[in-house]
Amino acid sequence: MSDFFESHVGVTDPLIGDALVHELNRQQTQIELIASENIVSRAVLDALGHPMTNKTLEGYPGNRFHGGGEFVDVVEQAAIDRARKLFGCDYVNAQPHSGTQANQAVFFATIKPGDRILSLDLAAGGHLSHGAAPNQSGRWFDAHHYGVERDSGLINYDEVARIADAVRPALLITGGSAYPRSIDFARMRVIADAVGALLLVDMAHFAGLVAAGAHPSPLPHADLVTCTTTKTMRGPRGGLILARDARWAKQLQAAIFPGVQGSLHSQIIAAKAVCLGEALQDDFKNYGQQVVANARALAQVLSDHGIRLISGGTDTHIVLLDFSSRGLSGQQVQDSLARVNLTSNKNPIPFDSSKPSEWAGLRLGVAAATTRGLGVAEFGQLGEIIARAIERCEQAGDSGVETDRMRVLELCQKFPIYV
Ligand code: DSN
Repeated sequence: MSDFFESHVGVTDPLIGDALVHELNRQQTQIELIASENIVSRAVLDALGHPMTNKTLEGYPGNRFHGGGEFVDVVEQAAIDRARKLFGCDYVNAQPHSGTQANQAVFFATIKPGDRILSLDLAAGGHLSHGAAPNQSGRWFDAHHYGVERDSGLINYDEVARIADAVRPALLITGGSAYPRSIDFARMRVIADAVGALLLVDMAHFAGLVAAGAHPSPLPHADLVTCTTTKTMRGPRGGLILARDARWAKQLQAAIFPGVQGSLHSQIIAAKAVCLGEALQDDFKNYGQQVVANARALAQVLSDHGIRLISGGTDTHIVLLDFSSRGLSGQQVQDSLARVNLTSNKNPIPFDSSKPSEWAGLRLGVAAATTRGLGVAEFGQLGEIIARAIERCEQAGDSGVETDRMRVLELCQKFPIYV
């Protein structure tokens, strides 16, 4: 045990140590285009790797079940205060271990098993935890869904109102993982009110854009808002529950602990506080604006190459490509992008009922590469490289792979991370 407190993982456990080294190298030499990912600051990593991880606590700041919580109280209170200021809301719970657990806690606090919920369909860009059949939420609640229009790829609010009137949900949910456009939260509020439903907005993907003022905020309209601190928030893995007022505070506090979680992840809450502090800086506003500008630039180049974009473009960090008319699967294009060191994910497109291996979509997100420093010019270059990778899929050829891979590596060297 003599080196227990000193030796690093590379020495004590080479299998894991090597995997960590290779993962860092992978991130440094590939451009990350998965929309749910980002690249955290060294300060966030400091918090994540801190011995605060040793601390077990249940309860909330100033009211814990275990002793020794005075410094975790400081970081949790800071996370709460910073999120309140950032999003302009009264209620914050900083403990959810993930966005899904934030949603579970909202359900636990506000509705009962068997109640009706109405949310954006998974294939139309919704999220598993919003009542998808294989998820607990789909088993425990009577889940109904609205979709998007086949031609425009947009939510038709008249149709949502019609379905809500027929279903009479207890909870109307909007937001998700692959809807590239901003959502009309005011209209959703009207629809929820007309049927006596609560309105939950899951802003997991675009929370950072809201924080930066680059996207409308759901806070003035929703009863409850959930998000993750990853993705556009550029922080650690974890979730937040927010509400503009404290109406549901008592139920939400109890829903997280002891409702759906036990002890909190102290070091992650410290990292959330750091990321929320970063998001309050002016630099983060520039970052959010740049994300939206970069996504639009990427969408434009791909569209100019005749690639169909769901909804025709983007208001967020997400660009969703549709290959259904080209006879390609998202998996084929994902693999083709991987050959030039671009990381992406296959995705269903609206009305896609195929197996994941046959999904006709690919989701791209610009948040991580924007953090590296890539701007509109570089996203123009990436758009050309992506268009060529798609053409290679259609021609089943290799021409230009190595040249494009070198171009991506040059971008990685020009915009390095963790050096
Ligand atoms: N929902 C998954 C995604 O968007 O990739 C994880 O956050």
